Amino acid sequence: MSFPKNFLWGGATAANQLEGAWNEDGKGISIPDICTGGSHSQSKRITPVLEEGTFYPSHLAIDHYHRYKEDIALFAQMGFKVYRFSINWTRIFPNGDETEPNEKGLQFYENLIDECLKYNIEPLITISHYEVPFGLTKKCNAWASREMIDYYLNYCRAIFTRYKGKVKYWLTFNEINTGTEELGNALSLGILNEQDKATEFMNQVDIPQVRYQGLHHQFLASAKAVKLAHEIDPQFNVGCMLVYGCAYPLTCDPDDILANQEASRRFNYFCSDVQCRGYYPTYMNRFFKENDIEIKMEPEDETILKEGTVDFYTFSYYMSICNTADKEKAKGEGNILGGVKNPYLKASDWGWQIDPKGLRYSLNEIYDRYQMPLMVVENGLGAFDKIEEDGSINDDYRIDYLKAHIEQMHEAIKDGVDLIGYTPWGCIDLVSASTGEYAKRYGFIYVERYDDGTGDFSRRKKKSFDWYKQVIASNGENLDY
Ligand code: BGP
Repeated sequence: MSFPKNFLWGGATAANQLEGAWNEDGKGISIPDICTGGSHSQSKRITPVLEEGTFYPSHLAIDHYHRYKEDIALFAQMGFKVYRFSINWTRIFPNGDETEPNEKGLQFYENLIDECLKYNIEPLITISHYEVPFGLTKKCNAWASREMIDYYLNYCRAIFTRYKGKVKYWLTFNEINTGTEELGNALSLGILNEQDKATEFMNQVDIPQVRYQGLHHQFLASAKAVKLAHEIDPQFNVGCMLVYGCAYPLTCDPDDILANQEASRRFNYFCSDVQCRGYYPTYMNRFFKENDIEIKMEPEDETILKEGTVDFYTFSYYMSICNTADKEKAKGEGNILGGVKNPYLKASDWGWQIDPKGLRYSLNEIYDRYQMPLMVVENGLGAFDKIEEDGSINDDYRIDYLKAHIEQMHEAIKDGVDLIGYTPWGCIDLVSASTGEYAKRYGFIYVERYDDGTGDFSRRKKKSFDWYKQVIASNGENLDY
């Protein structure tokens, strides 16, 4: 039992993290454009008014907007079968609420899609990847408002009709379940509860009632988009996308088991239960009640959710965490997904705990639950890379990470999981979503661009480039290096 014959090997990126050209060809401002650079130890900031002299990494990013042909050619050299990228909403609707799309934006993505098709690379498009139009934040606090559903649908209609016949795979929202966490406010919901001053990304004003209502609006928008997509082109496959935080109880103490179940259901399963099954899971009722959250629903919402379940399930997988009922332990030890450190695992330089077997475990858990095709659309190691004197970049640590995860995907396939594709994150170096820095690199391709604003954007292959090429050529059989 090996990887299926048509397995979709490729890579993944997001518009705001690589395109740059933040104000070119009619593009409007999106939330990432008002986010400053940061680091592991220094939170990036969200500045509703752009500050002169401050560094905003999304403004130039890695200049993919002007270099996409060169980049796609490199992906083709590696043998990509699929390329996951996102459309920046503000290139199509600069403020978010216009009725007519911006032709230059539509044309840019058409060119990008055609460039992929030229090399037989299947485009896999994320419709909304952490880039809500800032105009909509100002207008209605973005997803906090039900109005957003219509703006989003308008945007979907424009891209579905334009790219019909060229694109088969769509994802409605990147990592939709980040909306269950404080961090998700500005990042994925475009919600800024205080718009009159700059705020730390890691310390946003959070109103759970507003945030969960925002998620409800995204569920409705996602369901309506699925329905619309199928009406426009029955060949369209529309998926959900979650960040899966593989979760273990810290000990076999029944209190830890229950704490883990509660945390994992809310973070890992709530959103996909709605998107894959078409209704709210009953376990959320207790959480809502105990946290004074009341989701305002209209009479038609139940039917909308039911009629808009997704065709496939996709997720990002980077790490695992532990959960405990011990409040003292739970404090202070957390990492990006929260949770407690696992004593059996090592972590990356950014504290993300590396756990390839957790990927096999997660794939099995998810497949048992939904019984639909799965795709790992993000996975990878953010690391410091160094150019040697001879110009090479020997990223053996990255190869080790990816190799171990591919081996575990293979095991999951043997376990019976219907896994259809794999797109490692940041196949070309780009700006980090959580920290806003360039130094956290994921790519097979190095980009000469640095956090002090220097670098000429030139690209060079890392050691992992040829290794991944061989992995794809052998359909996942030859992982040696
Ligand atoms: C996911 C996001 C990506 C991405 C990746 C790596 O959460 O979907 O946009 O950047 O994680 O995270 P980071 O960039 O913070 O290292």
